[in-house]
Amino acid sequence: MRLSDGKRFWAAMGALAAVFAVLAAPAMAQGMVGAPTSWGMGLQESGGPIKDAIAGFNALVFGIIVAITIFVFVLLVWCVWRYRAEVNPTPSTTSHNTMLEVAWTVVPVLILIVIAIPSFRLVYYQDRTPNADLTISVQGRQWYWNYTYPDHGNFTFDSYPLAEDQLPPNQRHLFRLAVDNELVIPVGANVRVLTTGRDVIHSFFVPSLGVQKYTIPGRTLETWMRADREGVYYGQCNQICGTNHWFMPIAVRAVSREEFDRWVAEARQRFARADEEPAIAAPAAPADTVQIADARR
Ligand SMILES: [Cu+2]
Repeated sequence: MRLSDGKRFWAAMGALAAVFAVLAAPAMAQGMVGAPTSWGMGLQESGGPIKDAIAGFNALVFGIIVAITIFVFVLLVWCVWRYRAEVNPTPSTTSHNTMLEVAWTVVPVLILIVIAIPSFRLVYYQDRTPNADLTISVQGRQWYWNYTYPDHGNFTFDSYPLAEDQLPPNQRHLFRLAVDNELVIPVGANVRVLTTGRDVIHSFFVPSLGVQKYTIPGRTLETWMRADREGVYYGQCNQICGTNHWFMPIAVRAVSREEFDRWVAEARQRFARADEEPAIAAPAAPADTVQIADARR
């Protein structure tokens, strides 16, 4: 039996689609990746409601900026053309125009009010967690992150960046973003984030989730985040905090509720409790050895 040209075409398209589906499956299974991209011009793709709100506000302000820029440019070109010396031998000596002065004061005030109202709304939206599903405590340290899950047995762990050769070849672009122990959250949950600092001020910043909060020694600050899509959302400390400031990436992995519960069960085995003294396995080391160990942490 010979297939007609039309049928052959659709059979070929079908085969091609199947190949793409197989190739794309591993990427799709990983979910969204919130990370910077080469030549990225806009904000990072949004992973949740806070970043959606930020993107909306950004679009409003950007629209206003573009409109004002075009208005000023057109006005300038028109003035240069209309009042050039050639057609205007006797220049005007006008020094006052009450209507114009009132207009150029009132209109900018109105524009600022249009910006201020959604701006304050956004600041307060980010400030307090609506119906928190869980709380995570984030501590910035020189130079790594420490995460604690007080609602899930109070286990605590540190998060360090992966070296370039620890990453699979197709993920080398995530060097300085990927970490050994990711901050895991359930997708769709309102996560209250409490930040503290141990030594200097750091800043917990995950652009694709719209989160940024300083971590300040001696102070606890609150913010929140929610990922509506499964995936990994990368960020970095964005407050200059010393020599290894570059060494503090953040990776937040959003997973299904079941996967989160499995991870918690495993994490409780693997990590120490925050309210427990670390077990002393070896006899007390000489003071200088302890200092070296501390310096390496
Ligand atoms: Cu820093």
